[in-house]
Amino acid sequence: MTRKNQTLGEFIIENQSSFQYSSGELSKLINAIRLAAKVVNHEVNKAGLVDVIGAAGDTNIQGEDQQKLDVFANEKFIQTLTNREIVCGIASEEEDSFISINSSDEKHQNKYVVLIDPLDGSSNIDVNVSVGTIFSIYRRVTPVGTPVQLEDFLQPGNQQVAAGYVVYGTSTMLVYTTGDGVNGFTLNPALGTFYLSHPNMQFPEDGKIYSVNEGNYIHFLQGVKDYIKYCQEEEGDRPYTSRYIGSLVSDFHRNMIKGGIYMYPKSSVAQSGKLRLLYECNPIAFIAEQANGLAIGGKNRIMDIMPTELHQRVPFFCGSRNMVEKLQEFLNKYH
Ligand code: P6P
Repeated sequence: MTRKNQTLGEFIIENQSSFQYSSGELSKLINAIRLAAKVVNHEVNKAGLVDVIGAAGDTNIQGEDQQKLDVFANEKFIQTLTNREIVCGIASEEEDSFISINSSDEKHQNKYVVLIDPLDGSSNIDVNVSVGTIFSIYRRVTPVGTPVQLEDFLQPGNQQVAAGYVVYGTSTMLVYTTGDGVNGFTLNPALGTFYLSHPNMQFPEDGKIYSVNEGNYIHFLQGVKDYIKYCQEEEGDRPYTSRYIGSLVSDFHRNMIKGGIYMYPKSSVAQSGKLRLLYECNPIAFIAEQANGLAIGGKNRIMDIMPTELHQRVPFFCGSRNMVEKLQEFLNKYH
């Protein structure tokens, strides 16, 4: 149920009963993410002013230079979720392994695990381009009250109970789904309150924007190359427009509003693609499908992939239904 100028807090409470596991825990979990997002937003917005930009001097499991804001965002989300004892486990792009959180209340054991990319697109921080946080929430599969196991995190995306992202752009938005549509909330920085600004977000069936790093073109599979050429041909509603920010959350968010397709294919230089299945592709795919879009890894639906590793990468194609289906026609020609 949505109404004009509803705050995120009001929305969570008023829609809690529609959530099949309405124990209130998920509401507290979304509220914790809301709080952490506001803290991270404050730091992101002043990145140019104080010493939080630039490399932190470490590298993460991906071998990527950790930006200070990466480290800050990772610490804030983990700290907020841990202190409020809402989840029993957390996995993060910035952490080699998952974190087990034991409840201090014997009588109340938590049942949700969160997987998070605390600051995606962080290489854009120093050049003042928007970045984002992506999160994915599951119910644990091992017995409640025991320490979480890796299998609690290696669940297919079709088991997610909630997923969302925060985009720190010209305005800061939190967009999420619990399986009952997608809603976007914009932060009023003066009040520190998120307001419902984009109720029931839906991908346009068709679109005219394609987002891919064309610098990798020569390394792509033939089907992807042919689709990109199709986008560029002078025919019908084409050529399409190429828009690529290099920040998944920003490219996805724009395409969901305007209509478009985002592609990060595998290639001869990225044999499995670049994006991580568990805390980038699955949450974005959940939102895409809830918004009448599609998300595939090639032949297969992203959310049907059975994960084997916490940080595994997959090829990723996601966006307006008609555009993804047209891409599939080209992929099926060859593979
Ligand atoms: P490339 C950011 O590092 C990221 O994970 C996504 O946010 C983004 O879409 C992609 O990688 C950009 O990768 O190789 O095109 O720079």
